[in-house]
Amino acid sequence: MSDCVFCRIVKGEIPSSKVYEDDEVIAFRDIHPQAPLHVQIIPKRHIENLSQTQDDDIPLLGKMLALAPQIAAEQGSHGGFRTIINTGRVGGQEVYHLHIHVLGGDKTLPAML
Ligand code: DGP
Repeated sequence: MSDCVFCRIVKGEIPSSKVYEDDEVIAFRDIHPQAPLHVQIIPKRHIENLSQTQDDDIPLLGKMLALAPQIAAEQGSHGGFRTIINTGRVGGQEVYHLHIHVLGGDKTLPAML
């Protein structure tokens, strides 16, 4: 998807502050952080949102979720973190490329984004 902002981040066309990368997934700092730690975990392949995933995507989804505690710990977020997946208009999704928000830090976290 050439007009997808997260696909453009994957391709390196838009700069990002990456905290993790492998062959299927990248994670980078949110441009408008809502907490001291605010990272997006995304698949490199364009998937619109959680409603568009297939059974074949289950291992990828598992990997993305399992990365959340790893990244939170690596980025120094102790005592817990919050994961948020906004899906569709009613879910408040703004960027239509599947992403897991990981929010952490010592401040009180926002209830939703
Ligand atoms: P959502 O509302 O769940 O679709 O959240 C989209 C998030 O993506 C929002 O927190 C801001 C972030 N974001 C949007 N554009 C960019 C960008 O160009 N770079 C980075 N790092 N984050 C972005």
